[in-house]
Amino acid sequence: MSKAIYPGSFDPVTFGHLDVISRASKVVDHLIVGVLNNTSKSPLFSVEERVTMLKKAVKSLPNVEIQSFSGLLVDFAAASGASVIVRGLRAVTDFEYELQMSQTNRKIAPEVDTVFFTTSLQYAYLSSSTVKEIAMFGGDISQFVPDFVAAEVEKKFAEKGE
Ligand code: COD
Repeated sequence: MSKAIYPGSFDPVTFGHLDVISRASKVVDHLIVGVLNNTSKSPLFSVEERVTMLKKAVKSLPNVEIQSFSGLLVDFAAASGASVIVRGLRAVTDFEYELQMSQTNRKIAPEVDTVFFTTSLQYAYLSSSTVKEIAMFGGDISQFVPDFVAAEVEKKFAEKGE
């Protein structure tokens, strides 16, 4: 059974992430979306909130599972029995970071390899950071994230008084 992990911050999940999840779920038997529980990055959403939003967003994909993880990605992959890491590539600016990360991961865990999905053109510009910035200044993010995610992002900024 082919098992892969698509790791990320997903703060919050966007249509760009969901496009990669949907495409990757068609080429592996089981896809685990790994949500990093990063204490250093001070994300907008808690890991529990990010997991809940992802679960709702992928509920029509039966072979996709959402889990949070801490520590090294390759340790999470080994514990999950996954031998493939899935990552997305938008532009050349992603490439350097992604290449370095995949080579580091392969150095520390040679049995785990990384595969890349190039972005669908309509999402090439899309990132969680730009979504948050647009929302922070009161812009409409409904074309970038599912409606229920847009509502959560707007609520978060309203709570923060921004
Ligand atoms: N189209 C296509 N792909 C996209 C799009 C889009 N519009 N938007 C984002 N993506 C891709 C990104 O390129 C990335 O591949 C993935 O989706 C997730 O993106 P993010 O931004 O949510 O996640 P990141 O990049 O912050 O995730 C970083 C990790 C959590 C994977 C990394 O920090 C990690 O593995 N941390 C654990 C510690 C570890 O093992 N460190 C050593 C690694 S060298």
